[in-house]
Amino acid sequence: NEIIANKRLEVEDKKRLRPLEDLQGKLREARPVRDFYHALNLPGISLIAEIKKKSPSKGEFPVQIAAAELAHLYCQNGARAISVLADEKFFGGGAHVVERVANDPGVHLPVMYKEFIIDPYQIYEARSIGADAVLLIVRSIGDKGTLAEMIGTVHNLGMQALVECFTADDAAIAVEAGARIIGVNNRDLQTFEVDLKRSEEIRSVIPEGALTVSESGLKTPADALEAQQRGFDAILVGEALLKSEDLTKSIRG
Ligand code: IGP
Repeated sequence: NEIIANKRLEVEDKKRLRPLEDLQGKLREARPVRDFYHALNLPGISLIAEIKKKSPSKGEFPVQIAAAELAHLYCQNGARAISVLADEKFFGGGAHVVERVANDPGVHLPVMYKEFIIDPYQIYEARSIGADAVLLIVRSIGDKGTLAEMIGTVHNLGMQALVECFTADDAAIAVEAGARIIGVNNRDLQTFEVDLKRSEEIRSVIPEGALTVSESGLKTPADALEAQQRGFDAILVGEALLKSEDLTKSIRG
């Protein structure tokens, strides 16, 4: 798929500019890890609020303020973690955006580096810039062994992985590969169609003990409540927040 092919080229470029050893040397200076798992494991359903400028399915979002300011609003209004798109080409983010949010003195929540991760280099980059968690998409990584290695790398760095699934088979692979936090993406990345029932089907095959996140297409408090009733520990929401009137109002003052 196009995004993954593009990502491989991007990572090769990054490695050339800054070898893995350089990144690893910087790990000691990174700010201490915040507990993303704990943030999702609190009573009630946890909101992971997302920062992105645009998306392939929705185009540009109306909220065009600095990422750190948006993060402050999320912090002040009850989010329990923040997801920041590291992908530039399709989502208008970047590693520098993740870094700014993760190290902002007004942001106290755990920060997830949201990227199409296909190489351990990206995991080291995430920690070296201060991220507390990363997204790992089962479909993008491919096989169980590689996924297990990637999850191991994330945990060894003290971070957590949100392991994203589209089907019950993906969820089984995630569990066997050692995932502690499993996300169900309600949006089919090929057709962009959202089906909240997908969450329900897949949720039922995830064993107790893993935390679960319902991702994409959640629009209203009723959707959040429904996710909670289905047994999800957290929801990942971008678009509905980025388009909300409250947010637009509070930004305009
Ligand atoms: C957020 P939404 O519909 O609330 O903006 O969705 C998040 O789930 C979505 O951005 C997402 C995503 C992804 C984006 C989930 N998994 C993988 C890119 C890659």
